[in-house]
This record gives sequence, structure tokens and C-alpha cells, in this order.
Amino acid sequence: EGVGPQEYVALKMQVVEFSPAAKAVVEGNVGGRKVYFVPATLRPETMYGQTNCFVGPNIKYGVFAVNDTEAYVCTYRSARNMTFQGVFPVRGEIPQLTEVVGSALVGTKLKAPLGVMSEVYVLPMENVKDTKGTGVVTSVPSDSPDDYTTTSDLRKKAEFYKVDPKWLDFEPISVLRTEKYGDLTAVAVCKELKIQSQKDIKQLTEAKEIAYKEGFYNGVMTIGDFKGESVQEAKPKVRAQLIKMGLAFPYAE
Ligand code: A2H
Repeated sequence: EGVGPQEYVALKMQVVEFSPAAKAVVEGNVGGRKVYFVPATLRPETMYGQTNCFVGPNIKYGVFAVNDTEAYVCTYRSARNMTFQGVFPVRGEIPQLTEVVGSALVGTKLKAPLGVMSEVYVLPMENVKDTKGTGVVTSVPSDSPDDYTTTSDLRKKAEFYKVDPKWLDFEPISVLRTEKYGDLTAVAVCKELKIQSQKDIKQLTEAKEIAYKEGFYNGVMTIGDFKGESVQEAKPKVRAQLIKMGLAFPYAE
């Protein structure tokens, strides 16, 4: 991580249908607003390859009113940052509607902006931190070692993790290619480092570093409006496109 502020983009993943547990806690408290999960990402150019969204099962999330028609699901900590970035109507106020624990959100169906898979499910990830970003992570197994490893773990132990196998009915989707690692960078790097599970924290940290650098400096887009362009060129263009289309907003911390 750098010295300056981290400039994320927060993606607006609209709830299509809440899990039964989330429905019970959330739906009566949002005044008919459309609800969005708002994962913070540094890799907007990979959004074509989203396969699911992650929450920390033990993290507490708030639902916050953006206006009379929309609400965001994220940590209180990130809502406090957002209120000083012009996201909510009154600067400094945190318009919390209700609170819900991550495990209750699992199984919720969301829209995935730009995604080849237009609808995806919310799944649990142990390594989500409540001290970074919005506490919500959109998952791109093709290019994120964390996302690839966690979805593989969940598939192997669906019952233990209390996930329905049908929420995991996908393969990594290629969004960029590098000469060294081919079409699925994270899959190749995880294999090279012999990563077995999301508990292999040390190797995952190394894998993230390698995959990120390789994709950014040597990657070429294989999909989308900027197909054939370098990742370095495409990244700011996809970011701008998402924001312009109202599918995302800038978030810094
Ligand atoms: B990235 P940095 Cl394809 N806990 O988005 C754990 N991880 C979190 C998080 C949290 N609270 N909030 C965000 N993140 C993830 C895409 C992606 C990401 C790809 C490849 C690498 C990658 C799809 N997941 O990140 O420590 C989010 O995942 C590798 C580091 O602030 C976000 O970008 O640099 C990234 O970590 C931000 O991590």
C-alpha cells in the first residue's frame, strides 16, 4: 500500500433478491429504497469477470440512506468516510437505516455491473477486513488470488460454509491476458505458488503482488469496450465509464 490515499471505485451492485435472513432484518427498514452492495475495488477493468460478491460472515454491516430512493450496504467505518466525500445528503451525518451481520447477507442475489454474469450471489470470505474499503468485496477469480482460492474452498466445503452449491455454479472468466500467465492470471499464480486454501495467508499475499503487477504492466484486455488495449490504458477508461453510467462512485481512504 502506498503513502497517499487509496483511490478506490465503489461499485453499485443492486439487490435483486435478499436472502431470507436478510429480508427479515432489512426489507422492513429501508422505506422501499433500492438497496446496493458497494464493494471497493482497485481493479475496475476486471469487472467483466465478476462471479460473486463477498462479505465477512462476522462483520456488522449498516444499510445507509443515500436519498429517498437508494441505500447502500457497507461498514459503518466506510459510511463515515463517505459522508465526508459527498455521498450522503448532509456532510458529517451518517444516515443509518438498520444493521445486519454478514452471515445473514449470504445468498442474496445482486446485479453485477459490466459482468458477463449479470447476476451473482453474496458468499462468505474469512479474509475480508472490516478496516479496509467498504467491507464488501466483489469477486473476480480470474485475476484475484483471494477470490479464486476462496471460491474453490467454498466449493469443496459447501456444507461447512453453509453455501448452496448453485451459488457457486461458475468458472473464472477471462478478462485479460499476459504472456507469462495466460488468460487466467490468478489461477496460474495460485498454482505456481501451490496455494491450497484461503488460510495460506503468506503465499496469498505474494500471489496478490505477482498477479497485480503482471496484470497491470503486461496485461492486454480480452473483453469489453477496450478489448486489445493494455490494462494500463483500459483501467482509467473503464473506471470513468462505470462512474459516468451511474454504476459506481469514487471512494477514497
Ligand atoms: B480487488 P488494498 Cl481482480 N478486505 O478488487 C479484504 N480485501 C478487500 C477489502 C476488504 N475489506 N476491500 C477490498 N478488498 C480487495 C478486484 C481485484 C482486487 C482483483 C485483483 C486484485 C485485487 C476484485 N476482487 O486486490 O489492500 C479488493 O479486491 C488485490 C490487492 O487496498 C480490492 O481490489 O490494495 C483490494 O482488495 C484493495 O486492496
